[in-house]
Amino acid sequence: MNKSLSYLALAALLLASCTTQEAPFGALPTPEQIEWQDMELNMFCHFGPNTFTGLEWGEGTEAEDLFNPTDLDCRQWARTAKAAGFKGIIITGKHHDGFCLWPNPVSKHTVRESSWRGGRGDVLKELSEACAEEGIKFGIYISPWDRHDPTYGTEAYNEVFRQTLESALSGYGPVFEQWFDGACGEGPNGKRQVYDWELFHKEVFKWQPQAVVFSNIGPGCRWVGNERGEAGRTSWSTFSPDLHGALHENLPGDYESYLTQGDPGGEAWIPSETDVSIRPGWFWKESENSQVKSVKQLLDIYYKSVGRNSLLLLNVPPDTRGRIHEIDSVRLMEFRQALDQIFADNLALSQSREGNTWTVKVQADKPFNRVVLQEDVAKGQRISAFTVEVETADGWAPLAQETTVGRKRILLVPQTSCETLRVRVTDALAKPLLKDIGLYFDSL
Ligand code: FUL
Repeated sequence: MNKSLSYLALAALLLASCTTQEAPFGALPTPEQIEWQDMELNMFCHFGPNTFTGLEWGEGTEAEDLFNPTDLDCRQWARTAKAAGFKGIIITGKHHDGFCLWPNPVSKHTVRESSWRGGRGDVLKELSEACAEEGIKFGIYISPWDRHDPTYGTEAYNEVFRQTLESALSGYGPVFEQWFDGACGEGPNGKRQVYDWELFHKEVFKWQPQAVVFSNIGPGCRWVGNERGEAGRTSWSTFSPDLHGALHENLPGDYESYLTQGDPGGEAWIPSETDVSIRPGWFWKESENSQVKSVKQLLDIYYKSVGRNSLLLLNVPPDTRGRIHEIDSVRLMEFRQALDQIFADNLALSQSREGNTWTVKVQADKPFNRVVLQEDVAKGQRISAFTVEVETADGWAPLAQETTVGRKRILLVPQTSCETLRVRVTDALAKPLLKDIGLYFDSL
């Protein structure tokens, strides 16, 4: 090795040790949670008897034959999701009506009892295979609330539900996310269920140890607290499920903002997931074909979810054919195009750090109106207040002042041109670690 090369190697080693030296702080993500947050965009597919009845919550008394997609094509779902840049699909294997989209052996209310494909159809099989072929991940929503199962509201139901999980999670390859819905009501016997969460979680991890488990309060990821597609301007990935439980019982209302904002002192890493539908309802309805969200609305949701340290789970419900309707799929392609266009050109040229301030050299001949910050969350979420300032002839002028950053924070700022910008972290739980700063222009 010549001399200059060995100096280079030494410098690289020193740099590497500087970043790896920094001790982690507070609750930390697992590697699966880091991978999950990096997915950014996933597709939710609500599909089942409600697709055919127009109901949002089926009664549980629907005839199995109602479920009759005329042209089911899960490959079209997977291809559409992939082309739109989604990294995974989560399907409602069982919604509140209890109907199972796979031949669940512990139920008599499934695709097997319908005349669709002579009772031999299996949506989980088709979708999991399609996802594997397209190289996107497969996840399952299974509603614990069941309006059909006669044992619902008795201890026996917990075992029925365990076996339901067993058959769904053992038969279709890797499941990246298990989605437990939070809705809960009385069963056909007029009783509410006391869920055995310990049993359910054990069953999930038995078959899918790597799965990120969604419920209102985790353990893998938490509900964002609303269905508007809006994470908090303050958005911590740390959270205390027990405290949330106490808020839920004692202070109706406040528990939703606790979900939205998370907790800087939270004992566990449970990042928020923002679930929202591209249409007014969760299930497809012909009458809502004219109400598919616009690209502008989808971008707004993107900025308020992915851009606020959350993951966007966008529901795109298949229609009665069993296909994603062309209005929705065209809209998704336009959304993708818009994102690609906005984030194609990073105007940040170089960045350097001094203390808790990052200085960015900017390509001055082009304006920007989006500032993208990324914290090194593998070491814990730390930043709790920061300002963004631009250098002017009269000194530093403020552009934005916010609280959290997290995995990704996108700030919508006025159209600006400058040569130098700086990010000053004014408050943090531990030494702040910014991974990246980007500057972009959204002309849409
Ligand atoms: C809610 C359910 O009641 C809705 O039907 C939908 O599945 C939504 C994602 O979660 O709790």
